[in-house]
Amino acid sequence: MAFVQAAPVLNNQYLDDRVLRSYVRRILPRTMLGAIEPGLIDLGDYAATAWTLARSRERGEPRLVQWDAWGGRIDRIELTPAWIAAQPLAARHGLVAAGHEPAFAAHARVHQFALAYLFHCASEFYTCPLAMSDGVATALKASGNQRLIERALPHLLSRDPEQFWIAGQWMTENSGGSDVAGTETVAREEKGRWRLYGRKWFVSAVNAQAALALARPAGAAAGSDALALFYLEPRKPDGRWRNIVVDRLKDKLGTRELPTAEIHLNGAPAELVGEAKHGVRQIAPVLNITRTWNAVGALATMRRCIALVRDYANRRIAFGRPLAEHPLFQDTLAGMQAEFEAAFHLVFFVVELLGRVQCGQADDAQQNLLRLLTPLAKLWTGKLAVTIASETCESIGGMGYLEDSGVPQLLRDAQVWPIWEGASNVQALDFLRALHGAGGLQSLLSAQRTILSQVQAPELEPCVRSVRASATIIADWLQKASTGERDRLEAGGRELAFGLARMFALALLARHAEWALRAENDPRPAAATRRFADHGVLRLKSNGLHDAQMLAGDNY
Ligand code: MFK
Repeated sequence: MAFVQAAPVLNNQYLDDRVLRSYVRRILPRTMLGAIEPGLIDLGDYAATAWTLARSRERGEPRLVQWDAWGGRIDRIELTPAWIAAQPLAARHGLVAAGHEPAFAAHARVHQFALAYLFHCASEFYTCPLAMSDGVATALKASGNQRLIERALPHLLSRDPEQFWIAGQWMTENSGGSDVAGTETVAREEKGRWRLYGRKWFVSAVNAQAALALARPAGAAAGSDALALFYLEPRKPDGRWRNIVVDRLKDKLGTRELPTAEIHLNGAPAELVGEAKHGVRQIAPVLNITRTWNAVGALATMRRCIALVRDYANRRIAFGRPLAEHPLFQDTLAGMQAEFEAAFHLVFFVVELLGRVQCGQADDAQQNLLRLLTPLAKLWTGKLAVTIASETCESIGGMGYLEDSGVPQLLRDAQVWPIWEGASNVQALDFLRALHGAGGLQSLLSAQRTILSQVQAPELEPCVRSVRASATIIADWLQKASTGERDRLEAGGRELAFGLARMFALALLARHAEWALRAENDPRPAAATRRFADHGVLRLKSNGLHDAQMLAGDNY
């Protein structure tokens, strides 16, 4: 019998996750952990089973059926089996609700995002509409629009599958994804009700029962500040669209199970969320929540990749022993693990802050910190997930390049993380916007000092020194860049953002490592801290703008 390679296998994705389990043991009260752990184990099991099932069947994709047999326009979206299963599952586990319920107060967000992290890779990107639903619920609460709060929140935050709705976010148009100032959708007030006319170019989860859309009230000025935010329920209770046609589903590189559509609004009825202007400011809470989901999804991708590589390395024999015993392979995997572990602690720190801010338990400095760290976490983890997914394909070799191994899909799907909800440069610019609003780095550096003061283990001392040295270099660079022309600061914005994300993550990882050494007698987080510090934190450029301008315009 010829040799057949055993495929990688996943066990319960909660029970097998040292990083998540150690983190929740540190952060959550014991009684809360006892109460939520059965749900985490359940989803961990679902994630492992879904992986096995997905490999054993043809990959499904949603389908748009535009016409019925009699020539009627129906625009019916046929979903994949996993999407149909996801709806009741997401409701029952409270994947949106858990983040808003008062039972666990400021820890509610940690609970919710631990669930989302476990669910993501088994969800076929059903986490995309969950993210948007969470964002829409948050934005409606912030709007204070009581009618819409009473109308939509009981559905968006329901744990009852019969009542649960998902919501979409309709911003992007052909004229701009990052820059919404050119929005062409017009809102007209007709017989006392607003109607929207225009085309939305990227409508993910087009089957959502509710949506928030940006549109320009007829006669309003040009530019983004004149845009208004509207709430819609795109379909009637019998499923027919309310003056909307679905032109086509997008043919995407990845996230192919997620129905992302182009649509035309032909007088779709809508309701103003707030004032008939400042719509971008009103939709900003959606962006910050979905960017957090983006970072958690990117983490979930990394974790899935590493779990597959680790299992495969024990099964694959090369040169007389398992891959897992080859020093160079161990080094490769250790590098991935260290980066993931640092990213994990940054993202879940953002999640903790979100919970505190939402409960009114955060002071001004913590609110500033959340505003600063959200784009940093999104930016860094989006890019890192692609790097780790690429390394995963390579680690699994030829089979990792074959579609039916399931591994290439991880890489194609990962590529959405740096794009969805604002590309990396948009995050860097948003960070600079937030930095300006927060009056500088003070809240971040001061929080970092507090975190570092909790690290005393001698083996972590060089890592602490590395954080401190990075902080000095960044503060100097920022001071010089801020006093010069604005373009210099902007040109360095991406590396500044990466550097700050990595520096802060190193401090957080060191703090967790200190705790794990003492409370769990586990030296692995300390090893991850040292390894991550070895990878380096900063790549700031001294001649950034001048060299960039010369190289970017490199024409003969
Ligand atoms: C998962 C599967 C996905 C499937 C495929 C997807 C492919 C891609 C599909 C997409 O299209 S995803 C893209 C979604 N779009 C975005 O994420 C938008 C990206 N662009 C931005 O985020 C820009 O920064 C932004 C549109 C917000 C810029 O708008 P403006 O109007 O030029 O910015 P401006 O004037 O600086 O800000 C307006 C107000 O909003 C200001 O407040 P004030 O009016 O009080 O001064 C800002 O402070 C506020 N603001 C902006 N961003 C904020 C914010 N406030 C809080 N948090 C933020 N993040």
